[in-house]
Amino acid sequence: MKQDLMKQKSKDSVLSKDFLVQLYKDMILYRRFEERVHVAYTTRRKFAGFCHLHIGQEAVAAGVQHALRPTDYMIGAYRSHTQAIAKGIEPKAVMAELFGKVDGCVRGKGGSMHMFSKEKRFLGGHGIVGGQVPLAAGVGFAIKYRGEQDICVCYMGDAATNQGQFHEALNMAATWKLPVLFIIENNRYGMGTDIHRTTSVDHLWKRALAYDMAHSQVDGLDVLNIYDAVKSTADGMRRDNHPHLMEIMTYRYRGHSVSDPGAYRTKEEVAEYQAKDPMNMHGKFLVASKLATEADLAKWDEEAKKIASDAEDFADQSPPPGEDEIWQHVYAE
Ligand SMILES: Cc1ncc(C[n+]2csc(CCOP(=O)(O)OP(=O)(O)O)c2C)c(N)n1
Ligand SMILES: [Mg+2]
Repeated sequence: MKQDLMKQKSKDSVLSKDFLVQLYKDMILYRRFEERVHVAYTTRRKFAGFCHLHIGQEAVAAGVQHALRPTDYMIGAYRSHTQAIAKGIEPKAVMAELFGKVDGCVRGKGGSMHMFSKEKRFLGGHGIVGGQVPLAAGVGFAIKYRGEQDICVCYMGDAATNQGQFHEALNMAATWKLPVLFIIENNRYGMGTDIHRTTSVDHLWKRALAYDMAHSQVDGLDVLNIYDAVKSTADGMRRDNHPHLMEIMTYRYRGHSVSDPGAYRTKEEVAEYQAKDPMNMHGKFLVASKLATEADLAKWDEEAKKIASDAEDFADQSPPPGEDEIWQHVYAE
């Protein structure tokens, strides 16, 4: 097992120790942050509305982000707390946004599904399934029109690929050669429906064939794999200015939203994936390669918990937005 792990990662030996450790620190921060959010929502009742956690899928947020440049754009769906943190929005500002407080990244007016930062080029957080996909094509158009070298990463879930606007946007992106990396986080389920009950397509990357678009499928249970795939894809896209559809195979451990009892899948299936938890696997890899000790992993875990609890304290103390906020940020100035 250990040997397999080493063999699997040996191709990445050029990556620095600091980088490999940082990937672990990022994943554990995302996990502890979301666990804190769960308690804040269920036990402390700090906010209402929908709340979708990214627990189990953290390797995607970490692997993708490290392969990008800070100036690249990102846009996502409603399961985007960790994507927002990965893109550079402070955990405190994400937590305050969840709590509807004025120090939130959208001044408490967006909430869980609408994280946003113009400065960090994180363009939401969108609650309409597939709604972000045509917006991403628009961002890609703007990049190309301005002659920039950036790309736009557009995250979506597997079920979003059944939406009409997904197809229209892919058609346009392929026709106009827009620099958009469409990433499907295939966690196998929509709200509670197995993806194979809603499409006859066995692999979602095949959606790209209809538009003659570059495509790939990536094992999302290995953070280095994700990093490698996105890095080489993004490099190619910058060089040749074209879109790409990437299907990343992943799995969520919690319900679709916090209130989902998850009756549509077995406990055994969830346990099977948890046994292959990408965060734990990467931790084991660090220890096996003598890049870290078990004590280091425990220390980074404590650090992550502290960042998450500090974010919660900050959000608790931040005031709600004043009435005058209603009139601000409605239209672009
Ligand atoms: C247009 C539209 N239809 C239906 C919904 C209700 N809805 C919210 S999430 C969801 C499932 C989406 O699943 P997927 O795209 O796989 O993303 P995941 O939740 O697995 O990350 C549905 C049907 C919605 N928000 N928007
Ligand atoms: Mg899904």
